[in-house]
Amino acid sequence: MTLTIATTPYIDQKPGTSGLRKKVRVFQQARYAENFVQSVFDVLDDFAGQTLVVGGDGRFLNRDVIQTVIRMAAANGFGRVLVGLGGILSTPAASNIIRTYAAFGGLILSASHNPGGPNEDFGIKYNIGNGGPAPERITDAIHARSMVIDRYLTVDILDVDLDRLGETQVAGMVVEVIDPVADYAELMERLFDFDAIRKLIAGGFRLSFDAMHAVTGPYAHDILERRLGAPAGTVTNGTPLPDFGGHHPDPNMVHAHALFDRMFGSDAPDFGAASDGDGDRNLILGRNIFVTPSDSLAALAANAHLAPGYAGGLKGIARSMPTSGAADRVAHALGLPLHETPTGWKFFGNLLDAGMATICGEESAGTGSDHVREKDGLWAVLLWLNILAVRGESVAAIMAGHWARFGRNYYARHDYEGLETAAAEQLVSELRAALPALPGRTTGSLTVAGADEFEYLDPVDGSLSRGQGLRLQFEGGARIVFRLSGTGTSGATLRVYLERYEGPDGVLDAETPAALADLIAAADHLAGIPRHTGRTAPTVIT
Ligand code: VG1
Ligand code: CO
Repeated sequence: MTLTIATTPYIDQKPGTSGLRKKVRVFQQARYAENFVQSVFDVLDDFAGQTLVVGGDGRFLNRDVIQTVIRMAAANGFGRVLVGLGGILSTPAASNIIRTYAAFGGLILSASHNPGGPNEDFGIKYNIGNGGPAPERITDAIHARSMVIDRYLTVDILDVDLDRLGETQVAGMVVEVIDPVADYAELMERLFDFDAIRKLIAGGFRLSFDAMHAVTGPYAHDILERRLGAPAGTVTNGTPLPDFGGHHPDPNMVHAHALFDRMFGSDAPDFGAASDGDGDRNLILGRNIFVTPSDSLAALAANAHLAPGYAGGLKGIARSMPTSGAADRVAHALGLPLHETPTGWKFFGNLLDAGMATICGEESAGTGSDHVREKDGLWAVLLWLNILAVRGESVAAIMAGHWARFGRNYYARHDYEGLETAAAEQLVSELRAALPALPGRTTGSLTVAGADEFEYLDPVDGSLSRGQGLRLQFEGGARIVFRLSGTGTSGATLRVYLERYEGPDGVLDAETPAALADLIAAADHLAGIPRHTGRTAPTVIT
């Protein structure tokens, strides 16, 4: 029954920040997806008879690759595959399914916030039994295996009907098509005070959620409109489409501009939110206010105890290195440990498993907790709603109070997209070489106090991750971080993270671009951004 198909390696299957992401046409090459999936299975031990979870964000190729994975899982000896109805599983829901059903692991098919469609992006990510992204030890092994692979295993069967709930037998393995929303929604009901949120909404509080034609549509319809009683129309763009309606499902000022317009327009609702392609990011807005993801992390950590799931307090807070230090101030005030990890959710898994952190976040609109092992867009929305319901204040008032207590970390990320890879790498290597000489150097009003390249020693498993971003620290506490994106599919993207702290007695209501103007000039100057890239302005500011 099992077929052994000869193959030859593709040399470009190294997983990035979050799995393997490529153009759809790259995945459409003969045996490309098969090679990667088999490379994953080849580096895993002892999964015979075990359960594999499969699902994705509904983008172009999702259904095809799910069928491929089902055949290969059967041939490789899995006992059961759980797949979301219609092939749909948001990334946090997949993490929850893996944990709830004690699966061996899961394959999540997504390129997250990258656009979808025949000419756009696709991706595959392996998650381990704790529900979280595979750590580097495993992704490195997958890559090594992909470089020498010479065969994959499959079975010759018809496609499984993904649009009907229930079990079918596939070559000795059980495939169960499950409701993608129910388990996740029940988890949210255990964590948050749905009665309080329901009352808030019934009392006239207005909210708007933009699902961006991506995976959170069905989740948001069920949770916000059905379970919490928000009026129909609260969720916009709520049907997942293979090409996300031609948009980038990236919840930021550029790609979620319709929501920004609504929240800054006349008659704005009280609360606005959006999520990304695979449902793990969140964008939070109040009436006339955008809450930066770093600030949102800090505010959620400071107020989490108001939600039932976190009433006992937090064990610790973790943030990725380029995320602002706003959460550090909260951790300090609450007497909690603060962990600083490299970019990418895979680095939070060990801390969460070890009970060293409860809430984690990244500046890239990712926030989550120990309820799953992925960042979770709707979770952040619901925690905000729970806090708003308990405090009875507006988003703007909560943030003003937060800054008055902890001070404010003015923050922005400037992305330079579509750079020539060689030019971007040259910029980074020149800056790296210049780091030792930078301390003491003055540019404009700023003096460099320290300069280094971030590396992370995992306190749980002792693994060391090098080369995780170049950091310039300035006297007075301002900071610039430079790193290259590990999720793009063409050219290179330079990310420049800018941050300046203003204490509780300082200016707390400045406009961010003005507050960061000196730092922006320093970044251009110290890294030679125009010289290396030919660009005088970023492509996207978040
Ligand atoms: C980006 C973000 C990072 C995030 C990653 C995956 O990575 O910066 O914080 O974890 O995307 O998020 P990079 O390497 O491009 O900077 V998602 O929602 O795309 O799975
Ligand atoms: Co995502």
